[in-house]
Amino acid sequence: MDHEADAHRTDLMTITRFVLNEQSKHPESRGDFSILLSHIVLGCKFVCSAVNKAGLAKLIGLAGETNVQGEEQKKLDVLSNDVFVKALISSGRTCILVSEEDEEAIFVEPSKRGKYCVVFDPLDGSSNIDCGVSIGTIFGIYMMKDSHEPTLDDVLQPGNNMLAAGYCMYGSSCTLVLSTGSGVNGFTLDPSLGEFILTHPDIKIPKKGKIYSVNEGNAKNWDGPTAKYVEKCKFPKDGSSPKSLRYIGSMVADVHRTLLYGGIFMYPRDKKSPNGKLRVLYEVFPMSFLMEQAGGQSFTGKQRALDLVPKKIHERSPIFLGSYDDVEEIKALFYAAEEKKE
Ligand code: AFP
Repeated sequence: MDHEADAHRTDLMTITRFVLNEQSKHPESRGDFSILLSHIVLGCKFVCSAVNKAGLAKLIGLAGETNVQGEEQKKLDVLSNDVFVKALISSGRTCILVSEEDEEAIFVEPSKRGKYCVVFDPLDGSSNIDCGVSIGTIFGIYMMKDSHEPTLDDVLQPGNNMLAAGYCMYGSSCTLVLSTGSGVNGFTLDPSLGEFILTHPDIKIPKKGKIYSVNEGNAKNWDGPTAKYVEKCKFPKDGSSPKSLRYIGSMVADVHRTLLYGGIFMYPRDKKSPNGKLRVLYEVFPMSFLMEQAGGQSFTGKQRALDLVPKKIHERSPIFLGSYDDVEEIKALFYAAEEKKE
């Protein structure tokens, strides 16, 4: 009998245990961050269960409202937003919340206030709900700048100031990927235990990948460097094999694949959307934070994504993220185009 393997199977590293272990490395910590994370985890479990039951419960369908971006809201979006807002406020550890679904930032009432700001997209990829494709929640956590009255400046900080970021993917399994600033770890929900178990410790993205991921339907409106890069992926001139194209259209799923298999995910600007589509605070920043923590890079077409300083809570930015070498290649094309202009 393989006792060592048995011990391994019975010694489960739950996300709670993992976060408490991390906390114990900071003796000054009062556990506020762990409490906040446990409320985020609860929100993810709830949404996972709702997503799994959606078809049966007839939760799928339009709720008859439109969100800030003028998109039709699905019932699951509304539900997920409610769940996260309530879970975050009841943690007693938050002061400002920015959600993709709410036009204005939510300032938590003083009696329930804590020192953290949370930016999140409660259910990203909602146009994929009806066909059962993976969707997810994305979140980032900031600390208030000083312990003064909270203002929007507390959330309009560069992504580099984030303390933690993560996503939860509701797919063939429910996977939560988290970074608290020292590497990236992935946890899979064991439905029988109702616990997220560490299944992907210390995720490192391959240095170079074989996949590119972009909505090629927008190609006619792309700028020069993006078009050149995709051309290189398809018709490499250095004797290497062409890259494969994979595009789900659900950022969490596309980024998750990129993180595990390597390659590049892009949502560039184009003539119709000069700032691209994806939102800085709760899509670009958390995913860029995770990519860098896993050894990859993230670039806007002009600069390192995490150095952006957003001026508005729902601001958008073009994004190119993934394996270090692949992003390096597209950076070179953008810099060369910039030099040509000067
Ligand atoms: P939806 O929430 O409307 O499905 O948008 C998803 C998303 O914000 C992101 O998850 C995808 O990466 C991106 O949009 C896909 O956009 P395109 O449909 O324009 O390719």
